[in-house]
Amino acid sequence: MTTRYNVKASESRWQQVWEARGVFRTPAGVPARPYYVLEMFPYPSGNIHMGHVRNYTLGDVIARFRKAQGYDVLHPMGWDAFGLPAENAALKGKVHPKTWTEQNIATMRGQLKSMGLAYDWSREIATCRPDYYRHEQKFFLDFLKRGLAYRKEAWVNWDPVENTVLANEQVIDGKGWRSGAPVEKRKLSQWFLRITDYAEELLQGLKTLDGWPEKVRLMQEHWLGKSTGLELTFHLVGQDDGITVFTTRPDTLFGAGFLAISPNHPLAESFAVTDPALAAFIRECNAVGTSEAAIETQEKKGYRLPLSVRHPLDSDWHLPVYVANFVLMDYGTGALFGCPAHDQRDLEFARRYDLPIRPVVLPPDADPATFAIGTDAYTGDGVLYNSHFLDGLSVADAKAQMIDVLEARGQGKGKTTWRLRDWGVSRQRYWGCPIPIIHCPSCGVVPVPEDQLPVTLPEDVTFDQPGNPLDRHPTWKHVACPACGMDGVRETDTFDTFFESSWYFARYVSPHADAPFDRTAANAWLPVHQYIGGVEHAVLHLLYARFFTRALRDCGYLDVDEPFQRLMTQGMICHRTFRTAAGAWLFPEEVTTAADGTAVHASTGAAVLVGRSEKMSKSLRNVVDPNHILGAYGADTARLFMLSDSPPDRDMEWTDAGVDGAWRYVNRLWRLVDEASLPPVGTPLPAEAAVAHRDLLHLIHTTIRHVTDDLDRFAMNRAVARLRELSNALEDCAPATPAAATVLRHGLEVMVQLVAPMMPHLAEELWEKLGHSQLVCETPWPMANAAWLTAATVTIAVQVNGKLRGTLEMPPGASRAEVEAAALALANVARHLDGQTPRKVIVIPDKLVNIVV
Ligand code: ANZ
Ligand code: ZN
Repeated sequence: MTTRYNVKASESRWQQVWEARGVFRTPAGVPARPYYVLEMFPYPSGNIHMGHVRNYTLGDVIARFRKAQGYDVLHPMGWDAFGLPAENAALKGKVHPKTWTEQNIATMRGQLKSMGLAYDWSREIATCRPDYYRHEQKFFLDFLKRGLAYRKEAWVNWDPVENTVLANEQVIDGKGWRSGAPVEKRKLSQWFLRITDYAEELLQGLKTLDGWPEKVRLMQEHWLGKSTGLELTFHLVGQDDGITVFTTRPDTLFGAGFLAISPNHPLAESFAVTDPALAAFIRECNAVGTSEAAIETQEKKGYRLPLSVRHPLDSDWHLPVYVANFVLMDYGTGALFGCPAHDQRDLEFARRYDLPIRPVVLPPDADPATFAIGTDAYTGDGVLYNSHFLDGLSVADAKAQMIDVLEARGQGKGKTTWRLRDWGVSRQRYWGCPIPIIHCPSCGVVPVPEDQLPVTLPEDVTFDQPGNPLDRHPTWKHVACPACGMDGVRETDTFDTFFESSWYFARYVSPHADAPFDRTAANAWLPVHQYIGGVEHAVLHLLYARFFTRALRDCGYLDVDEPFQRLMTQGMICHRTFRTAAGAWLFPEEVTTAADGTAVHASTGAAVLVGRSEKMSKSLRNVVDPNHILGAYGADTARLFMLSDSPPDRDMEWTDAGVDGAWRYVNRLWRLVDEASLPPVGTPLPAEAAVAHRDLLHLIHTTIRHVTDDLDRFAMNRAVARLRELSNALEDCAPATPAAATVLRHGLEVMVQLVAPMMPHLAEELWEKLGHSQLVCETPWPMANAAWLTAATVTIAVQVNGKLRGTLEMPPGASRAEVEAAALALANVARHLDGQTPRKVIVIPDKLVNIVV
């Protein structure tokens, strides 16, 4: 009678055993050999998706592998639980954001548990709970004391119909997501964190992160955007005042064509008071979104001011001054000099307003007599000309020279600027951590005293109108000023949710501590040894966390600089797309294969258009629900397919065939162990086995070595391929002697241990079948035996006068004389020697013999 692997029963049984025995609890106390594995925690949106399955499977393999290797492993899970979707759900479905979030957490926790992930669930955190967010209110007060938090006016998106502030995600094509009204910009007082104070340190720190993908480091470097240049002042013709500009191309100063200032520059605003046309132009500029992309792509436009400035190095040379829509107020000085020949934006602007275009950098091989600018500005390297004392210099030398000259004349100053802006953390939303501030009519901004923390979110709020329910709550915001006792009002803004994800990895080290975290534990566990997540977080989350760690260090909380030592960014999961003839997207489960092999709509039988494989997304409907896969095949199959298909950092394609293949392999491994007749557990390998079964032992032990290396290097797909080689060999092994059966047992045991991090339920089942009473997840990782790492024989090439004439199979390390004799004895070699005596025999041990005649 054939039995079958009962996946469902097995997986839930082992999950219960692990939980009951607490095997994945982090060891208490200070770890001797700490290894902290962390996957980016999920937003509790409702259900896990395939991206989660891939991310958490990768982390789980590492956690189980390191545990088997004897590390003290910390592998926690939690919920990034504040955020806009909960509020949107409240607006639509009349469910409270807290209820919605907690329900989603419960559902998703169950789904993660069904994947058999080796988490220490006793450390679970949810950032929306006061026992978490109270600590960030304290951090904020610390930051205020150190001058790391400050308040200033900043622009927000304003929906004029709903009379509410919109998050960037709620602005779609420049319009409010619900009202459809064009969004306006408004200025509000908001809180900022001084991340720019750390710009240089964040840049230098990137050099130490050699366990991070190069592309992520480059993206952060670009985001920080250090540029060195010159700040210089142009004097107004006929006035004492001047306009100070920032440039990264001081070498092009003799190519200047105009000056441009930002629509929000004080000078522009002062002219607008008496010039309604200018005021209208400024309003038009402000109607464009705040994003860099919106500003970059708009048509370049300006408004001519009734002003001219003198060129700093030639007082007879006058330049016009414009207010221009592409000049940002919060970069450099909010003003620039335009050089149309060498900057594309400036060129477009000059063409539009008919301004002079004077090239000053000559491209290599160009003729100065004929070189002219067409539709493209020349931004490359070259030699300066039309530039007086700079003529003949390279761009780099000319920059340095111009800075020296202007500094000596007192007209300018070399300066470093950054693209990085301070981090605006105020959000006009309900479902976030309240900012612990009280506004008093007499004292102004007053921090909530520490002994009054936490400021908890009120739960009795209504979502029947747009806007922030905290603003219209009848009582919550009305409090006495802690300083003078007068009637004050609470800050109704909450923190950006990136605040929560900037330190959660530190909370996990002591999630129940009264303090934010236990300092000894933090110093012992941090930085996270291996962090895993999506590349979409390459900049914001990962940069904020790096900043936050340093800010906490400077506030005296811990002693590390970098939060994440190694980072793996996993690729995306793709799937083919399906459409009806009418163009409607179909879910994969709505499509079946007809008898002739073509794809048809399951319910109508109509032909279906099969499109390319693309990143799984709800809008294309090319998603596969993990619940369905977990329910039908079990966790190990899903995990195996995720790991085997492609390297973790690459995109992978989800296919039914791939899942089937993984499913069949799970069952094959089960049968392999189920059907083997083996000596009892613990039977030692007899000495004669080492000789008679050397090849198989060699394969078993090289597989240990290779899989260990592969897991170390995140090459899970290669590890799976090696295991398939081993299991093929074990399947072919029909033991005829007791010694052979012992070797087979040894091979199966090793195989089960190596498989365990990837398919943990199957591995426990097989380990038990093999007669073990200990859990495989608590069994030390197998060690490769050096004696068997060398092959039974090596293949030696035999050449005559450099030409291959045969090969020898010899034991490794055979002596020179033995190898030479064996080579000379080969018939084909004798034929080519044709009776001549060799002049010389060259032997490269274990590799090659060359006989020279
Ligand atoms: C003259 C010039 C000549 C420039 C040339 C560029 C090319 P990066 O390199 O990104 O730091 N700029 C200065 N302040 C600005 C502002 N507030 N808004 C928009 N643009 C501004 O950019 C620095 C360059 O951007 C500066 O160098 C300035 O234009 C412009 F052939 O000065 B340049
Ligand atoms: Zn007061």
